[in-house]
Amino acid sequence: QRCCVVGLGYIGLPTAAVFADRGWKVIGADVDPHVVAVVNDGRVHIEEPGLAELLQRQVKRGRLQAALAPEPADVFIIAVPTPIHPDQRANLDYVEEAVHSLLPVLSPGNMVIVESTVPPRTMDDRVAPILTAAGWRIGEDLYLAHCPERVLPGRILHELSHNHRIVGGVDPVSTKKAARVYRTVVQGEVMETEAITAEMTKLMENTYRDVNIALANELVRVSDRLGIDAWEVIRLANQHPRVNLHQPGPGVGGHCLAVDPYFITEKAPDEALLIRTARKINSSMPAYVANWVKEMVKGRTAPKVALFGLAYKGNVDDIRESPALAVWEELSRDKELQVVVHDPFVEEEKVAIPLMEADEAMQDADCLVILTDHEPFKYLEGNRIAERMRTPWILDTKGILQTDHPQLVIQRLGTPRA
Ligand code: SAJ
Repeated sequence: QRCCVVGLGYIGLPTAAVFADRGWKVIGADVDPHVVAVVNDGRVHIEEPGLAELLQRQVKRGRLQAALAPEPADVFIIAVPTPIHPDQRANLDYVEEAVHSLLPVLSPGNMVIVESTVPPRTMDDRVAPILTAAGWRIGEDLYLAHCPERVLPGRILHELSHNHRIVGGVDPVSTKKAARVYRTVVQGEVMETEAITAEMTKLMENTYRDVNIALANELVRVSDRLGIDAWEVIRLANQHPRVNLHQPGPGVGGHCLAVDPYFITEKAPDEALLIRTARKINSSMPAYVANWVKEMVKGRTAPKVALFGLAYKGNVDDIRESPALAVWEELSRDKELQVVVHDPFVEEEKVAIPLMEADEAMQDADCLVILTDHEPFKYLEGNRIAERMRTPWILDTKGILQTDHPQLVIQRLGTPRA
């Protein structure tokens, strides 16, 4: 069986490698000549544990090949990005271009699967019409389904084969056929439903987390007003067998949680009230953190603020939608402040923000702000900090610092202010 994966990014490339590993003959199509050349050379252009080895094996065995355009196959999997327009509506250009790019190579009996995250009704209202306009009868001579990806960066290869998958066809025959495809590669359960349900399910998974984090962040503000320790409240409340409050922080980043809820609010603006409010709460957190920092250094002459963490979450180098970046922007606007940044995971060339080593960043600082839960930050030594900072004030927005060095004034978001 031949499979053509369109889009060789974070999802498409590992998917292509896994399909090849399970015996499929795979063509990976990407519009970027650099990506095509790198893959055909048996190398990878993205960092993901285990991917380089797996891909190299499959290319060597001749099971996986890349090309600039789709080639004939039995199954087509579209895994292109769905970014968001500045007005917070989904940008479906890449998805639609990918579908158009299939038209010259489709043949009767083919299966087309969209894995990209899309707003509800996209399969029925935007994707299917392109194919029917080209003369295909979906469910009769061509099959079409949505199968959202749900993998966590860093664990993609494992999750691709072990997670449960949702498969939603635009008609029942398409559902059955798409489910059969995934059962050849997935060890988890393959759950069958309709396209629109699959679309909404994927969005609700990430929206659930976004809303839950917003609740934790609201608790931070309530606690700030009332003099309560929000972290302790969450820890104790989560002892309850049916409660799972998430962790507060400087906001919500990444290309999933901070984006997907808008795909719902766009389609049902008058109904999706809680979802919209949650987005507002989470997006307002960087400014809240920045204000707190400004209060902490008020009265200091030429205050220096050291931001620890730029990535959107711990132990990754990804800064997309990062709340830490928003905090940096907010503080940098204040010309009174000297703002420096340290992030051991992020490469300076990729972010266009000067980065510093930890010691240099802390040196003579008046406030150290932890913005990302990178593993090494947890174990920052109290002595090392106290010796270097001018004013040893720390704002820990992720509640991870373990030191209780007596000279340090450690403030956690959502704990009574010192
Ligand atoms: N965050 C908090 N508090 C928490 C948990 C997370 O503030 O308690 C913040 C993080 O710091 C980060 C953001 O939320 O800024 C998102 O982090 P995340 O680890 O929750 O999610 P992502 O974006 O890395 O990956 C998610 C995953 N979805 C779920 O866990 C439901 C992943 O499985 C999805 O495949 C991925 O989105 C996606 O592609 O949609």
